[in-house]
Amino acid sequence: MFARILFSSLLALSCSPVFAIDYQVGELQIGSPWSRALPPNAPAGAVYFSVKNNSRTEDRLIGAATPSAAKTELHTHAKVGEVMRMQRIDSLAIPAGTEVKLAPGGHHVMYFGLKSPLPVGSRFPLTLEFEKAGKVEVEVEVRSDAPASEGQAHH
Ligand SMILES: [Cu+2]
Repeated sequence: MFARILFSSLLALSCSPVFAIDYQVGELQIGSPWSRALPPNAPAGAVYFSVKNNSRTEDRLIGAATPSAAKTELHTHAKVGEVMRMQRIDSLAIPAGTEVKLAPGGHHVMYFGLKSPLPVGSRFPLTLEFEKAGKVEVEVEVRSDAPASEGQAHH
C-alpha cells in the first residue's frame, strides 16, 4: 500500500508562508515534516513531524528512507548517566487515539550522508513505513527553525 498526499487544500487556503502540511495513510495523520538546514559538510541531520493515530489499535513507525541521503535511522533521546544522548530505536509506538511528536530533543528520523546540500526553503522526499498502515511518502520542508505551531510544544 502506498498512499499519497490527501490534503493539499490547506495550501490553497493559506495566505501565510508558514503552513502545516498534513498527510494521511490509513488512519494515521502525519503533520508538518521538517528538517533544520545544515551547515555544509554536516554528517547527519534529523527530520521531525507529528503522527496522530485516529484508529483504535496501536501502530508503529518501523522505518524511513529518502533518496536524498545514504542512510536513515529512527532515533530517540535517552538519559545516559547525566547526559541526554541519541539512541537508535527499531520502532516507535504510535498508541491508539494519540498524537506522537517527533521534535528536537526527542524522537526523530536521522539521516546520514546527504547527497546534495539542502538550503532553507527546499524540500526533499521521505518515505515513512508503519507496521499496520504501510508506507507513505511525505515532503520534508527545510527550515531555519521549528514551525510556529511547534513553538510552545514539547521539547
Ligand atoms: Cu539522531
